[in-house]
Amino acid sequence: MKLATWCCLSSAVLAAYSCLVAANNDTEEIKDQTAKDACPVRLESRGKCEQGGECPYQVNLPPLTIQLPKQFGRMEEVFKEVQNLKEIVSSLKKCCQDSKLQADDNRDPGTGDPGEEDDNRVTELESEVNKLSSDLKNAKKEIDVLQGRLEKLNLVNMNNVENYVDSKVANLTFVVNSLDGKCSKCPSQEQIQSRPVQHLIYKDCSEYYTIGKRSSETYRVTPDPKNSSFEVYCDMETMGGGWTVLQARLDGSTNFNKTWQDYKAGFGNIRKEFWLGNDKIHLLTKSNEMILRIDLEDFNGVKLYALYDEFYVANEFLKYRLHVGNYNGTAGDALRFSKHYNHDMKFFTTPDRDNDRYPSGNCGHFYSSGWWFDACLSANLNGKYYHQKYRGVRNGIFWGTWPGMSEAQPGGYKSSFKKAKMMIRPKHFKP
Ligand SMILES: [Ca+2]
Repeated sequence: MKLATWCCLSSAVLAAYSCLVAANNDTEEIKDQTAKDACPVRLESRGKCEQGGECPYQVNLPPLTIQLPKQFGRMEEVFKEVQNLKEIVSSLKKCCQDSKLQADDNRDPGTGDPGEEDDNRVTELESEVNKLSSDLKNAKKEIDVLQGRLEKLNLVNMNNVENYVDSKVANLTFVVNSLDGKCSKCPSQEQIQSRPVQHLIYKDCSEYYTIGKRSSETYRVTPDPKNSSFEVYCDMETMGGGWTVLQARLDGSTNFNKTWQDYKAGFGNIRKEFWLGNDKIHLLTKSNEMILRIDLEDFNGVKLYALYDEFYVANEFLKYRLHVGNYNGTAGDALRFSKHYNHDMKFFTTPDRDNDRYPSGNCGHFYSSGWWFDACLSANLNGKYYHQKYRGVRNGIFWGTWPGMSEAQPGGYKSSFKKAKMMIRPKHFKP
């Protein structure tokens, strides 16, 4: 800014000087009136020259007006800012001085020996802090290691412990059976053959069938000796009999819109409509390789079935995950309908417990039932019981491969089932 101003001033002076030179040349005789008007600076001789040619001269300068740039006004602001900065710097300086004084004060306790004692205390504290910090680090490492081990144990142990206990029980059974042959007064071979097979416990309906039970009834089974026994309904007629029934629908007398706890424990009337219970289904399927049979009957009296050569329901820890494999039958493989609708290896979901593969909602809530929902279903035997065709949400009993079942128009009538039944039997059972 200052430099610019100086330039303006100097150029004005230069201009004046050049006018002055021009005026000097024409001192005696000013011919060009225009030039005279154009240059307001006048140099004139005053009075008589002294001896030696020293003449008095006079320069007339008109009042000088300099146009300053508009930004010139901001100079004031800049000055103010500089002033403020100065104040800030000086206050910071003071702060620094204060801090320094305080630091000095701290170092100087005022009483007793200055410095040394506190320095020692600080060193002591520092080493204590360092020790604590390294202790913390060690503890964190230990926690990490323990956490890793715990996670492994969680995954491995549940199954391992169960398998271990199972194998122990199997060993004991074998020992008890083999002791039979070592009794001092062995019964004759004939006696053994004529005597009915004595079971202390019956794991499922097939074992009742084996000992000669032929009426479809309720029986008490103990699939796992570590767990208590419970009542089941046995189908002793269908396809050779020996079936343990897990689920039945026939008249809509039982509501299947139930909670996780209900599905866990089972509900309904096992002589009519019911869900046996996920814990029981798990125990039944883990003690033996099981096959699943599903029987369906529509309101036109059409009866079809689906048979799965592999059927397993995991424990609650694994959210009762379903496994079905090797389909056979007439109703179609609706449980493994397609790549996008597949109930195999899916967790159990209830209206109050979302374990399904549908990200923006709960299939159990939407379809009013507990089931191994995917996102959401190609089959659901726990849907609402409709006594005839229905409209709206497809929340009825559903089997996607049923003839004509999936062809219903959106908003049109949907068909349901009159009867549905799920039952299991050991894979190697021979009726
Ligand atoms: Ca969901």
